[in-house]
Amino acid sequence: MYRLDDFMAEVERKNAGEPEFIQAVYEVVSSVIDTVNENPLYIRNRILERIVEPDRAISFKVEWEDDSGNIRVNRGYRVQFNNALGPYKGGLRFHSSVTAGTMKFLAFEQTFKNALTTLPMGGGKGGSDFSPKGRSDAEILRFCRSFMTELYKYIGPDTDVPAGDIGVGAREIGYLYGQYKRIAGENTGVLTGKGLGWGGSLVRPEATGYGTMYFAENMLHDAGDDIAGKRIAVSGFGNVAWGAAVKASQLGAKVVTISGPDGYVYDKDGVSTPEKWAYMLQLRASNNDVVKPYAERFGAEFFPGRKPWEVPVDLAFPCAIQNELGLEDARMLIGNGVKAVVETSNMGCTNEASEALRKARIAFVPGKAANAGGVAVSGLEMSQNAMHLHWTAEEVDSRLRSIMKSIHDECIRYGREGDGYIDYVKGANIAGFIKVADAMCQLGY
Ligand code: 2IT
Repeated sequence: MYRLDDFMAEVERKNAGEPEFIQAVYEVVSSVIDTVNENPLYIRNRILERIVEPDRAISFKVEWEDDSGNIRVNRGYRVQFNNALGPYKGGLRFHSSVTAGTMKFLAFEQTFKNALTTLPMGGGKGGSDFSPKGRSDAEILRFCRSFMTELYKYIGPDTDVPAGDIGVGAREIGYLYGQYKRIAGENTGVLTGKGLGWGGSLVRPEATGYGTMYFAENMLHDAGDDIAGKRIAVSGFGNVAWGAAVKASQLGAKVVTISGPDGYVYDKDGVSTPEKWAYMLQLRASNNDVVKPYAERFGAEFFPGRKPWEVPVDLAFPCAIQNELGLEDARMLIGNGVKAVVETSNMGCTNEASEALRKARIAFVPGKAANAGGVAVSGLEMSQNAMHLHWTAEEVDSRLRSIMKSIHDECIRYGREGDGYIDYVKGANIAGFIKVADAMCQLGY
């Protein structure tokens, strides 16, 4: 019999100085501990101890030259967490906040997320504390080349398939893939999120944002409601926020906020025209990491240094970074009558925020369920690469839609409570955990 406190004490001891990893483990283990205690096979196979230990965590030196001729050093990482279900799969994050613990928590989360997609992918994550902010294109190219010169040793189309994340978009994937091909001399599509002309998949750039809206659509239908007509707060302004704004509009809802490190924009008319969407992409590509110019350009309001969670909305979608929505924010949203919080960034809410929302019986969807559309379409990109063909946008989009529906179904299966409330955290964690745990039992140790 496992006791949550005892188990967590050991996890804390072993992973001292990695609070995000401990937070992520706590969330999963508190959801699945009863399931484990009821299953002698899981106990005998020591699944709980084994599932919180990464297969390996690699770190390496990345040396590059800036435009002024200074040599710079960053640290690169790849955490290969669990490959019970398939090749390690997960993004690369280039952001100043990246540490070994960040990488480990993201790779851990990715393992269960990837299990939920129904596609054969294990969990991994990588990146660097390199910040693209203010960097020229040439500097980014030199950094990516140096980063891949080390990373290529550890990846491969059937072993570990990285993709983008914060700070890594189509441009960076291009530079990284270019260097991989130069070294390895092959075209097997070892990265996903590639350009359309060289092995990429239609709908991959949109997939995370579209997927989270499809998930919300399923959730609202289950509650006898509809996404059409809803007012939505989104944080962030990158690729994920962009896809979310586009799909929300297509489904008849209105995104009224986006945000950056400088504050948030309130656009009462909605981020709902092709011109505004194109401008978001332009803002992101500028590497300045600010959203104020959007407000100036479109005559929207800008609130410096504030978070968008103070705006009264029906639905909130954190789309920026971990722990961006805390207890006070959750209380504000609850007070303003929010119907659901759909975590679209990885672990975007603190455990205190998520617990407060669930206690208030407000639907709270964890990132590993809501944002799985991104990695799901990466999985579809792998399939297309393996078959040496391209699917149409309709084909990819319809698969994405059905994957998001199946994730929602799984959340209901394991998360529906006696009073009808769906605990999406519990549902997603149990569903993902069982898939990985069963495979680990069957594969031996
Ligand atoms: O967090 C994520 O799921 C991603 N950054 C996407 C990973 C992927 O392999 O497409």
